[in-house]
Amino acid sequence: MNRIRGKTALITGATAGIGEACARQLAAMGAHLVLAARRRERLAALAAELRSEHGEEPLVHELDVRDRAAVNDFAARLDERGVAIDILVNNAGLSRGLDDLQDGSHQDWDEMIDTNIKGLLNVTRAILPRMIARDSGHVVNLGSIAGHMVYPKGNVYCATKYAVKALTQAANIDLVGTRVRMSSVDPGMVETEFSLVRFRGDEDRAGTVYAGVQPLIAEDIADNICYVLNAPPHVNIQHMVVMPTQQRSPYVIAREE
Ligand code: NDP
Ligand code: 8X3
Repeated sequence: MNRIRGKTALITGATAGIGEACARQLAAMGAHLVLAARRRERLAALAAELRSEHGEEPLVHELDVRDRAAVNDFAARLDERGVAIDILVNNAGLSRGLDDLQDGSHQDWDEMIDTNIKGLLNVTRAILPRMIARDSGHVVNLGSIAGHMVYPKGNVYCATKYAVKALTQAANIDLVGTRVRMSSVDPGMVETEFSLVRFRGDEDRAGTVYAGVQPLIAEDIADNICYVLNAPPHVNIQHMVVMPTQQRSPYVIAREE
């Protein structure tokens, strides 16, 4: 059964990886899309693809989730256009660097905290009250196994994903009595642009993360997100933890030589 068809989904970070795969999958399931990210050309290219593949005409919006005023303005513009968001996929996020805490970069810390925690809060604060007013909606946050177990040098990135887990649990308590659901999908290793961003374009270093392993791909996580979203209205999957078969924890990975 397809409970997603006809719904309107806002995806943040739709220009790459998991967000882009979600856009394709939700369009294939008949959702109407609102796509937000910073890279305008990629948004335009994805919109053109969705138009020709699925006949879907997504709204695209150049948005930095760290910019609270821009997020609020965006939400107000959706209201003006009569666009009500049924599904919010809080996907925009990143890691920067892999350093011992004592050597960490303040700039990297700010970027991760401002995007992964405060950016997610900015968008949630703008959209969630509108869902509550309609007593309907579903928010899916991208957590991580890094929000379940810290790993060496992961410190601040892990802390941001622990925060996503805490916020998902806290919001669910605050939402009790409403029909609005909140979930987190918490992946292990997914081969996207994530490691390339973490290591600032160093392809060799990014490649070592996935060496000898069949990692998850963005489409796997888009499948999981669609599963969570497609659950019947009385079912709220609060957390879904997903790893490659060759990875059983951040530390336990069966790499082939
Ligand atoms: P990618 O780097 O492939 O994609 C990240 C997306 O986030 C891009 O579309 C980027 O768009 C967007 N983004 C980053 N910063 C901002 C910002 N300030 N405002 C708006 N959009 C932003 O990574 P993934 O697809 O892998 O990551 C998606 C989410 O999944 C992240 O939250 C990540 O932490 C999480 N995750 C990833 C895992 C992995 O192994 N890949 C595992 C567990 C969780 P643009 O640059 O155009 O703004
Ligand atoms: C991304 C996966 O294991 O690199 O959240 O933290 S991991």
